[in-house]
Amino acid sequence: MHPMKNETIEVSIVMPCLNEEETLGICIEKAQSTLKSLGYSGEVVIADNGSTDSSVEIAKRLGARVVHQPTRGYGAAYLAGFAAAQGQYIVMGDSDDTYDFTDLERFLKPLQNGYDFVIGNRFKGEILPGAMPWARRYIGNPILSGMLRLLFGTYISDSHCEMRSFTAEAYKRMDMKTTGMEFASEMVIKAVQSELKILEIPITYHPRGGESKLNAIQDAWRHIRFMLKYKLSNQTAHDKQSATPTETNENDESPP
Ligand SMILES: Nc1nc2c(ncn2[C@@H]2O[C@H](COP(=O)(O)OP(=O)(O)OP(=O)(O)O)[C@@H](O)[C@H]2O)c(=O)[nH]1
Ligand SMILES: [Mg+2]
Repeated sequence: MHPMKNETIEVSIVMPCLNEEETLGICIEKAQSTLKSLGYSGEVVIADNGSTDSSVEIAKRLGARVVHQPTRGYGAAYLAGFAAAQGQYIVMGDSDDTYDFTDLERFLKPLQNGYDFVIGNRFKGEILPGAMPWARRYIGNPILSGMLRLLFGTYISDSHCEMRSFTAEAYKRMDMKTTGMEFASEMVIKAVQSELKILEIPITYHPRGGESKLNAIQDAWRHIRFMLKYKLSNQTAHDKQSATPTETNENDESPP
């Protein structure tokens, strides 16, 4: 977390951005006005991934903090944004206006009441027409979520919902590393493995403005490759641990 944590900032709203000039301003304004009306002191942090449109200009004009991340990727953008975030509570979400940044209270109150991590659930809420392509809804999402459940026992039902909130402390515990879209899976696995107190809440998912940055096949593969590699390295670490001979006491006279 930020070395100079600012005690007066309660909430950091962090959004990754790659050429989202059509919607970024709307997202920032929604977040800022909602923080204000709810009475939270907060900041909006835009993790920019080298936008070549007017995104950065829009963010600065609206008074958001802009963090530049030269390394491309959804995860890379977030790693930079979270490292700069100063709030005690962090809310994350895309800057394409698919998630509703006026819906902040339901993501923040539980954190104040003892939860460590809150994640939206679009299937138990509402997916508006045109918001999620058919193949992603009925093939991509169920397969990737099923793999997460099978390999890691994650019980989160909409594990690719990218509107989430957590405490700064919980973020540290998750020790996030990946740079691409697989960041979303890594976070779900680590939230469960770190035994965070998790809450799922139904949310509405809106159709995106601007162009999608998702490359369905390549990004799905990144999720799968990450899950398999991570499972394998966990397994190897576990096997090594159980293969380590237990220390014996030379004075132990008990029979073998
Ligand atoms: N995919 C991707 N997204 C990035 C990158 N850098 C920043 N982003 C932002 O990360 C968010 C997620 O990307 P999206 O294109 O919305 O991906 P998605 O939500 O899975 O797909 P859509 O439903 O089509 O929006 C957006 O706010 C992007 O602007 C990057 O290198 N790759
Ligand atoms: Mg999106």
